[in-house]
Amino acid sequence: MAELADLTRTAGADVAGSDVQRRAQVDPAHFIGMGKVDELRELKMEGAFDLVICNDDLSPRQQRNLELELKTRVLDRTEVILEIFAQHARTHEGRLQVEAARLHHLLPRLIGAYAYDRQVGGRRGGVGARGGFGEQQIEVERRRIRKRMRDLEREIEQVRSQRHQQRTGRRRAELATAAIVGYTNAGKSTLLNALTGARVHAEQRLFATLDPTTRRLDLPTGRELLLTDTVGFIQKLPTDLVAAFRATLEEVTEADLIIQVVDLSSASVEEQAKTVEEVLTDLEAADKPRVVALNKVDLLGPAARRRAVGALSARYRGAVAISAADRSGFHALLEAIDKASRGDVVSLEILVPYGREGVLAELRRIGGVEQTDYVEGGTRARGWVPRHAARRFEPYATISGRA
Ligand SMILES: Nc1nc2c(ncn2[C@@H]2O[C@H](COP(=O)(O)OP(=O)(O)OP(=O)(O)O)[C@@H](O)[C@H]2O)c(=O)[nH]1
Ligand SMILES: [Mg+2]
Repeated sequence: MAELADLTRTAGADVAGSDVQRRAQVDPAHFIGMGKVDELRELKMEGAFDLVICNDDLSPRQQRNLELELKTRVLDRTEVILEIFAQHARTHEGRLQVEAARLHHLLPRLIGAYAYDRQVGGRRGGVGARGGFGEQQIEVERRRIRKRMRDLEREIEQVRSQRHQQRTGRRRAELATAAIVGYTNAGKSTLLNALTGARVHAEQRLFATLDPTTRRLDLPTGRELLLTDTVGFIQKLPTDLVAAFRATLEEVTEADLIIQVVDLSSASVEEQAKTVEEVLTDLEAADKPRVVALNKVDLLGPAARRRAVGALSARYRGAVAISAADRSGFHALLEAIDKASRGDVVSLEILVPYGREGVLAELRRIGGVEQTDYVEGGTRARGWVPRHAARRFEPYATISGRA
């Protein structure tokens, strides 16, 4: 409920009050029990609120019935998240994805008392004359929405293939890629900024970032890596949104390495870790090499810090405690990223003639150089490269290198 209050404020509404009802089963017609509905109706008549938000998803029928009973708009959690996404989408790609998700959610709800308002809400400021639309008009509206959804689908498909081409381009550059993932507000963008000098907007708000940003990360060894920051995860992430954001989330699916940022200062750190695990599993990215960064340690006193780090280290072996804000723990973090992002590598020994130092620089950039000797005829170097890039060093390979 605290998170729902955060979401509500982020979406631009004030929280007038909150209430929880425990029931063995949800009421199929109203979601909450009739007694609770009566209570709310009275509060509504006293002018205590003009919007109801439910923390669980409502069926179109429950939503409509509640709106009719309470004579006010009723939103569910998914709709609040959709609203935030709509407000925060900046790029063309982001806007397309959000619109697709919204329409997908709206279509079955077009029968709802306030559904028509919802659809034209943007144009009329959200509160308009209610109801009064005949079946025929609704059918016209439905057809219009379906057509728009098909157009969006096509455009999103284009975005996807563009992203795919970009990724292929990056792969040609032979650089390994890492995706920064984590619960919303964990500090992902702050970490990307601190590691790469990027300037992604970071804020004490949920879903500050919707659009992925990729920057080059220079590891201390001289190796380069591509780092992508992307949309945060949340409990009960609406499936409409996950589907619509497929183009964006493929950055995670296709990364070589996952860097998971955990907000150690959050009261619900365990739940958040569990959610992230579920989403990664959905994206088929749970088994990828992973580095876990326990972030915001600067906010904890020594004892709380030890306790929190201890508890999470049990779940995530090798997790690194950091602060993206004051850059503590970065040395260990970069080392862990370096190790975990190597992937399938082969070691090699090459002899690079003097004057061709570019070859060594290349080896350092995409792999690693462990030892160099200056011998007659050039520089002899021992090191490693990703298996798929080994061929380009073959012309310099020395036979004696394998021993
Ligand atoms: N004290 C402290 N605050 C941090 C740290 N890292 C991030 N923050 C703050 O946490 C808030 C959220 O940070 P973001 O980087 O926007 O988080 P995010 O994970 O990108 O969030 P979304 O994009 O909204 O999902 C901001 O106010 C940051 O300044 C940290 O190590 N210590
Ligand atoms: Mg962010």
